[in-house]
Amino acid sequence: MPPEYDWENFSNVTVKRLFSMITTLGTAALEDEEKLEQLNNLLSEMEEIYSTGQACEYDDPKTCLDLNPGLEDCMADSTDYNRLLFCWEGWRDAAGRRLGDLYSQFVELSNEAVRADGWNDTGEYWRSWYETADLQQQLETIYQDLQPLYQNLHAYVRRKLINTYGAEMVNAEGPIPAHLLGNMWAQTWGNIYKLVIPFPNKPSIDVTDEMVRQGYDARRMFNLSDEFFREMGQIPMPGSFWDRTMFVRPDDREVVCHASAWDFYLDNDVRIKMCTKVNQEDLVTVHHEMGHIEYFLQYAHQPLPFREGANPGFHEAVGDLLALSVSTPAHLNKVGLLPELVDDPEVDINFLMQMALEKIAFLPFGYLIDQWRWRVFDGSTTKDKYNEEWWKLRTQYQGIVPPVPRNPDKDFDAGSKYHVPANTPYIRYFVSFVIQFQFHEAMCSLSGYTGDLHKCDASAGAMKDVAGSRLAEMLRMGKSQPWPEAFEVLTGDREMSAAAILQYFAPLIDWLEKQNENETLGWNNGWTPPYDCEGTGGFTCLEGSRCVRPADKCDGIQDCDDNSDEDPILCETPNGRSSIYRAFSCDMIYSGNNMEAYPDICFFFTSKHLLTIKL
Ligand code: KAW
Ligand code: ZN
Repeated sequence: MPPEYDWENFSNVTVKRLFSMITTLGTAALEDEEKLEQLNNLLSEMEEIYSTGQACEYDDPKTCLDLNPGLEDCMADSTDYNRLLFCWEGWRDAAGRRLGDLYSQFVELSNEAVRADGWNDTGEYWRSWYETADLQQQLETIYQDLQPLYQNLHAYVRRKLINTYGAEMVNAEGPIPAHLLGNMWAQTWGNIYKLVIPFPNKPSIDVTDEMVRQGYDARRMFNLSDEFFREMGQIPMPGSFWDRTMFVRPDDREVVCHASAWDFYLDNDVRIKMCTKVNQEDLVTVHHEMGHIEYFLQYAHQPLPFREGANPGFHEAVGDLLALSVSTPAHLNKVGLLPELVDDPEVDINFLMQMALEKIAFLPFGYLIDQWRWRVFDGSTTKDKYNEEWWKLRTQYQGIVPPVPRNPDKDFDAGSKYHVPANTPYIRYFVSFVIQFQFHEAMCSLSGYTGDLHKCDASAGAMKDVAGSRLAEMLRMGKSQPWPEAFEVLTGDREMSAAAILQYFAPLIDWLEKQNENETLGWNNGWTPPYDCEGTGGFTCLEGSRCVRPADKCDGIQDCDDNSDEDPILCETPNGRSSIYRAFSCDMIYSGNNMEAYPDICFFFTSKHLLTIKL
């Protein structure tokens, strides 16, 4: 069909961009309807598996933990090495393992779809949203600029973890076992603040206890955030937002607990879905999600294709930007969450450490997820190498190591991170964590603030209105112009740079370098932590050979040379060997209906067999 509009030759750049955007279909370009349906089914199946996965206790298979809150709380709060390992491995057995086959099918179909639209592969299509020819080089430069700071943080935290878990479990020159950093994916480390606090005798700047003491609930956290957006001259959340938002995990149905913000593109209908917990981490997440909503509201007057972030990193940065002001001790004190405010360089270091555990620890993680995915999409990482490549990147960038050996045929650890099965690009968060500091620096100086960047609360500046209106001006542009134009409106600059984040952390960088005088920065890639086979749910084959992990038992795949891991007797009548139960935990049931009909029987499908088990 001949195009009705010769838009490629239009002279008005904005209208030309508009047409170019309308004509890009993404995965909807898949012409074969059956395949498009298959693609969509794969996506919903993956999301379903992720959001219903549970890890069940070895010795009590009917007691199972959801990711949120059960397993996430376990990772955040426990300091028992083996308990942490149970939660870490259990989630990967429950979610990742069941996703590998689906994911590789998805990759094929997704690539086929975007090829119909003229892209070489899905990664190239995703990167095109940035309209930046040398995006990958720019990001690599920024990553390199930040790596020394990360290495210093890593070495300092590693030393503290040796104090907690011992030099046998944490090697002074090795990568850190991945389950000891307070988070299921070791992506942010704020939850181990108590283990690494630089000056334990100085006042705490963690406000979780104070929030609980004051009886905070989810709505109050959202209200606090809304008030801050108003204070900065932004658009308040509309009434319907308060009626239609899901603030906490409902107990009458299964929901996807990973936080998200929704624009229904109609009558100001905007909502958040979040299983909010009362703690400091979620207070920041509330601001993060509200930042998405604020952007929706600001660009609502734009034509539909422009109702998006200037680039995806902008969308992720808005709420975090405001949270940078909110998180300062001065502001927390102002809103009554921090009783005492002292001006003391040691308290400053405590504060900067807490921020670094959230913002600096995240950088290599934010960078590597799509390094992995881009290579999967462009075919350089094939299915049989999914997990090996994943751990190469995890060790190379983050300096972490799996606490138990991975099984390359079965484990799919990338799938245990929400954005992989949910097919949400991730490099946006790396971009966001960099540019939010550039935005913060700009807002602070526009507001009239002149002190140290990390102490700036933009809402306290005499000219906060100027800062607020400049922010709104940038947000109102949406995606109507290439992102450097929007970037320039707020910052006066047109490029991403690590300079602002380095400036923010400057005092901590000096301090860390002194602490690390006797440490070896970096990690040698060969070291792996020891583990107690039986004590961590594993078992040895009858022939007495190596340790096999609990999920390998009775899964229909031979892991022992003598096949004792699949011995029909051991498999069909669990006889008190607790490790058997894991593979048969009821979350593996193929059909929920069957489960209701036979409450004490689990069905378990493998690629080869249908197994049934009486509990
Ligand atoms: C993070 C970000 C800010 C502060 C602390 C943080 N810790 C970790 C992160 C990165 C990342 C993560 O948890 O791994 N954060 C999120 O995933 C927050 C959720 C989201 O707001 O980014 C959400 C993800 C999502 C995308 C698509 C479907 C479902 C969930 N994104 C959005 O809701 C969204 C809405 C509009 C435009 C763009 C994104
Ligand atoms: Zn987000």
